[in-house]
Amino acid sequence: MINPGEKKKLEQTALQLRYDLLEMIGVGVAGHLGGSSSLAETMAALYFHVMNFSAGHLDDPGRDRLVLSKGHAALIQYAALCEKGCFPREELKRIKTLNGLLQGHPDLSVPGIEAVTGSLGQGLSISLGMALALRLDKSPARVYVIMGDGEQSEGQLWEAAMAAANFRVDNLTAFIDWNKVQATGTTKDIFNIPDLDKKWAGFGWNVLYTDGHNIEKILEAVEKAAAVKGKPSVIILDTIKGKSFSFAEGNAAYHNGVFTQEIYQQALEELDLIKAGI
Ligand SMILES: Cc1ncc(C[n+]2csc(CCOP(=O)(O)OP(=O)(O)O)c2C)c(N)n1
Repeated sequence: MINPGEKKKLEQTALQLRYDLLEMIGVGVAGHLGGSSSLAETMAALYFHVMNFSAGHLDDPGRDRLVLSKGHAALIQYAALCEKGCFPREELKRIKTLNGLLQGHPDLSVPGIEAVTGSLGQGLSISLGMALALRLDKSPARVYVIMGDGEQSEGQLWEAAMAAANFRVDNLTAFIDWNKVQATGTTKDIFNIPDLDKKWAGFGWNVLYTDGHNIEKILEAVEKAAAVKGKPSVIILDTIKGKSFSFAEGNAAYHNGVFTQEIYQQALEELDLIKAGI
C-alpha cells in the first residue's frame, strides 16, 4: 500500500510523462503515441517508486534494469528517463533529428537505456540473460521487461519464456501491455492469441493480471511478483492504447500517428483537464 500523497505524486508523474509525449511528437511528424501512453502509469510506478535506479548511478552493477521490448514505444521511456534527470529536457524537442540524442527506438547511447530494442520479440531473451548474470553475481537487482500484446506473436519470445521457467529465474518480472490494439488494427483481428494468461502459466510462469492505469494496483502486482520464488512472473497490464487522449484511445491510427495543430491543441487541453482533477 502507498499513502495518498505518494499515490498523487505518482499520478502527477504519469501525467507529466504524457505531456512529455506531446512535446516529443509535436505537429506534423509521426510519433508512437498509442503504445507509449498505455504505459505511462507503469513507467511512473517502476522508475519513480519501485526501481533502484538513479541518474547519478547509471553504471551501478546493483541497479534494477528495465528493458522496453516493445521498443517503438521508446517515447514513454525517454519521458521517464528525462524526468529522472538522465539527460537535459532540450533533447525531447530534438528527438529523431540528426544531431539529437533520442532516436526512434532505444539504443545504448541514451543514458539509462539498457538494451537496443525495436525488433519485436527480443527483449525477453536479453532480459533473461541479464537476470541470469545478476543471479550469478548474487546481486539483489531485478530485471523488468515490457512486451506488447501484438508482440506475443514473436516466436523467440516463447523460447525465452521456456528458458526462464527452466532456469527458475525469479529476479525477472515481465509485463505485457495488453492494450488490445497493435500497429494496424486490433490484436484480435491481426493475430489472435486467446488465453494469454493460460499460455504463460503453461510455460511455467507465475501470472498476475492488473489494471494497468491504476498505480496502486500496479505496485501491488509488482510486489506480489517479487515475492514469488523459483519461477519468473509476468504481469498482464489491462490497458487502453492511447489512454488519456480521446481521439487516440483504442485507435490504431495513433499507433504512430501525426498531429495536426488542432489535434495537438485538443491533446493538451485533455491533459489539462486531467491535471485539474488530480
Ligand atoms: C520483428 C518485428 N516485426 C514487425 C515490427 C513492426 N511493428 C512495429 S510496432 C508493431 C505492432 C506491435 O504491437 P504491440 O506489441 O501490441 O505494441 P503496442 O500496441 O503496445 O504499441 C509492429 C508489428 C517490428 N518492430 N519488429
